[in-house]
Amino acid sequence: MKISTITAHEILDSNGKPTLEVEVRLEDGTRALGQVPSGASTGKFEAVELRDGDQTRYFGKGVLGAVENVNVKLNQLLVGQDASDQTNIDRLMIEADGTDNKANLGANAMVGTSMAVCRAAARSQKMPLYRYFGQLSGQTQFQLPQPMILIMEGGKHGNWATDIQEFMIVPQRDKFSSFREMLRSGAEIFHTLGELLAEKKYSVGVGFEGAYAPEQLHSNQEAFDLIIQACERAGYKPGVQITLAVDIAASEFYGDNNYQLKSENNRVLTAEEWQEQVISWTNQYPLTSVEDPFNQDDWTDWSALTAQIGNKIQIVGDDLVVTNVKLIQQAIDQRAMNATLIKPNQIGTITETLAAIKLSSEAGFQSVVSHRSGETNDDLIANLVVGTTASQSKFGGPDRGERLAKYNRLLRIERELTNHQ
Ligand code: 2PG
Ligand code: MG
Repeated sequence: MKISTITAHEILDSNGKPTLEVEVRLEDGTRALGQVPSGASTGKFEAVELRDGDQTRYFGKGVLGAVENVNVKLNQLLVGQDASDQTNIDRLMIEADGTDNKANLGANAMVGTSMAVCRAAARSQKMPLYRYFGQLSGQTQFQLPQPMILIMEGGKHGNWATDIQEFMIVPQRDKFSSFREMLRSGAEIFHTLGELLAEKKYSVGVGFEGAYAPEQLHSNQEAFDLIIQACERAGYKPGVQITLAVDIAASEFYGDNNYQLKSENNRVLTAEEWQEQVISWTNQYPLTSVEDPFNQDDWTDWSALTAQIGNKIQIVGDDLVVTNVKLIQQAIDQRAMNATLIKPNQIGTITETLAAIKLSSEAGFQSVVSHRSGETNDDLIANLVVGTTASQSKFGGPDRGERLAKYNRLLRIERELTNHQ
């Protein structure tokens, strides 16, 4: 079905910052939206998010330029094109942009358009979006993801309550009968952790991604200990039903060749000492997944860690590879990780996102589909994880609406699949 118009508007994301909402209309009257997320702890090589820089509006963070690019350039480029040919739509945008990092049209303008086209095509074919992703990626089997559920946060997302940016619990698939039950364990452990924090008179406010970020914590270690306690008190066995995952987001506290732990009185560790620290956490706690353990430029450290513990633990590349097939290929060649974090807005189109998942799969890497710290209620990524070979999700804590939009979509998909498959 042909595209008749593409329009965009400036809306706000979950952090109250401007972002784009793109609307695509097709000739059969179908309308669909794509709302663009935005990261705070962004990787150096992510595709460029176009911001106006006009200090009189939103402290320079407006996106009217990107909106204009959609309304004029992308509209002209894509009107009359077949919305169901996602590869062609994305290729046309990539060619029109003409840069390696989408700095010209803006990755935010492009990904919003790519998302809206994709959703419109699915809707026009009366197909649920996850099934449409299955069609685009040659998948006919649909599986709910193993969720990494955020329960504590620090770093840039949580006022540096801890240096580790995200502490997540991972319900083990073989110990739960359904996704719904896995999600229940996450919500129960989250609320039990809240109770524990309140008892200690720690704050129970949440960070950007809907999890606790108590500034009273004394160390990263204390966060691990409280989480283990919360699992047990909620009636789950850590290491059996529940394992732990972290996103260290190490580039955010790396400087002068050192890792500087702000939440531990600025304790400074060399790369070797930091590696020992990470390994000792993996021995001390039932940690099964570690994302961004090192600075994004220190490939040899990544390879060394993967060689050392990659056979028993998932090492996830986010800032290291930014959903970019060239960097994922480099990580495959250098054995620098064994799992890929997938964020459509890091690369800028749906086609390239699917290519990143495909390449990871072919290399035997797991893919973890991820939200951004700045989100909207758009639930496209919930459909993406079900419709592709990606098997894990990272959608935040069970507390803020923009995170629940994704979890609740997964619950609906699960109901649909159990009734019809
Ligand atoms: C990350 C993401 C999502 P941000 O580092 O994995 O949690 O954070 O969107 O701020 O880059
Ligand atoms: Mg990350």
